[in-house]
Amino acid sequence: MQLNCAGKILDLSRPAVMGVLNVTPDSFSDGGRYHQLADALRRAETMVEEGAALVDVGGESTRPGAPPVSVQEELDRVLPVVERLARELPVPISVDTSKPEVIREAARAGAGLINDVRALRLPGALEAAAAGGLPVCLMHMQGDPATMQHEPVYADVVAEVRAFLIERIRVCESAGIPRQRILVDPGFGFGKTLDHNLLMLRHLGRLTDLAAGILVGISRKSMIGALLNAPVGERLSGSLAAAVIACWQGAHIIRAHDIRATVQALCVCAAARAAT
Ligand code: YH5
Repeated sequence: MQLNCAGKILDLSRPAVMGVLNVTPDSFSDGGRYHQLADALRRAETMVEEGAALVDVGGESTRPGAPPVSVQEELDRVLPVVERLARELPVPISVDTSKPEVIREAARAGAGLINDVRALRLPGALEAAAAGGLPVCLMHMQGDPATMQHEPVYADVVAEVRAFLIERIRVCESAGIPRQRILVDPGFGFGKTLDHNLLMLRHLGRLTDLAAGILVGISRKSMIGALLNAPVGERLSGSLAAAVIACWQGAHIIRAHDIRATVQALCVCAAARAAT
């Protein structure tokens, strides 16, 4: 199974690591150091050297309480980086955005994948993504970033995430985005308690039949911090364990900050999984 990401091929027959590249001034895990073009390029090159199969560029913080980012501000942060990385790196560049204008311009700038935590629900986003012809990642989120962690409730988190993704796939297909071009993501930490996240991780395999692949982002997240009582800088081992659990159940792409370690963990997982 392969995805054509603006001419660069993403092979989904073995687990792939998506490297996180924040271009937000207030970015959490990278301390906002990478909003300069040269720094972003250097960080992205390092991630590719360490085995990242794609690089995810994000200019909007979805942390609860983060200030909203205007269209112009997000374009200014993201586009120069996407343009440069798409030209200079051998791997596809994905863009973590929900805004139709950013989706359109990122596709023009050479982006290979649209990664939307709002699953193309903002007005115009679906049409922009369909027009660009790129693969998309549809992520589940209950509520919106400002309030999503205020006592999220589910009767059955796995069934509800699955139903949401099925509906978003249906909407995408009606808009002209075929299923072979769609990735799904349960959205760890997006409107979910620790127990919801754990149930979703335990049953991630129930999403394998939906689309072309599964993407998960768990790296350094609060669920790891809560389980280990560890600050963000001490979540690597826990993040790797979660990545392996996801990969074991069929996740295709792991979104991560610590590239080399994640690549190595998934290498072992994939080899054991493929043994006959
Ligand atoms: C995701 O899961 N997540 S941004 C809080 C952290 C650490 C990291 C408290 N974009 C996802 O990475 N896109 C983000 O520590 C994403 N899936 C997809 N597809 C949040 C993030 C983070 C938040």
